[in-house]
Amino acid sequence: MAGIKVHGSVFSTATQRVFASLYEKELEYELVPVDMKAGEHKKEAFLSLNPFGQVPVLEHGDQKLFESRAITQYIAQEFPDKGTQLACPGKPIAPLLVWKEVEALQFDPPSSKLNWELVYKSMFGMTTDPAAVEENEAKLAKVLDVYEARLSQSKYLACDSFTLVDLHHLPNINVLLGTPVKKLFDARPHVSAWAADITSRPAWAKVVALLKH
Ligand SMILES: N[C@@H](CCC(=O)N[C@@H](CS)C(=O)NCC(=O)O)C(=O)O
Repeated sequence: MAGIKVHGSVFSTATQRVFASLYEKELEYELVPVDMKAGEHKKEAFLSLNPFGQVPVLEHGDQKLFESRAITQYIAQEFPDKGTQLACPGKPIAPLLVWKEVEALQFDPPSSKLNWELVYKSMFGMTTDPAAVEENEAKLAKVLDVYEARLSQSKYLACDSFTLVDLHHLPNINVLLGTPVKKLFDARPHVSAWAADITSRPAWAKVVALLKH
């Protein structure tokens, strides 16, 4: 046991990002469940771990980290010899840095909004806003056009190996593929093949299994 604790919820896409990196690295961890329905993430004990009151938080030795993408990068760098590399061995780091930002700043905003409108709102008894769906589908379609061009030249987004960049997409893609937004993936052969490839990884299957408990 590497002494890793993850404070979060299995239903949180940001927490799932961290689980995916831990499974890729074949690391054991302890899940400390945060009861978000009870607002535990806004209470003093949790705010002392993340003053922004959001999951996940990772504890490893003296380190306490928040922001899921910083956590996955920490895990990849702290355990370079375990499991999957999650980097581009022998290749320049520049494309990985660029596409990591693309996921966070271009792909994530419309994807998260679509997931909220099409899946999570109904869980809270709220109604989908069709105008928000239309607007964010159009935004996501433009991002996926760029991905289609990129993935016609490169097996994965950063290079020809599966990296943190691809991994960061998994939680949102997993939700989107269960909604009508799947059509945007199906319409783009390289994007569709890439999504099928990354969601079929054994490490990701372990994250999906957590959702079924
Ligand atoms: N940028 C943060 C986002 C974290 C985030 O939005 N977490 C959600 C759950 S997926 C949360 O805690 N929401 C509660 C809130 O914002 O009050 C990350 O990647 O860790």
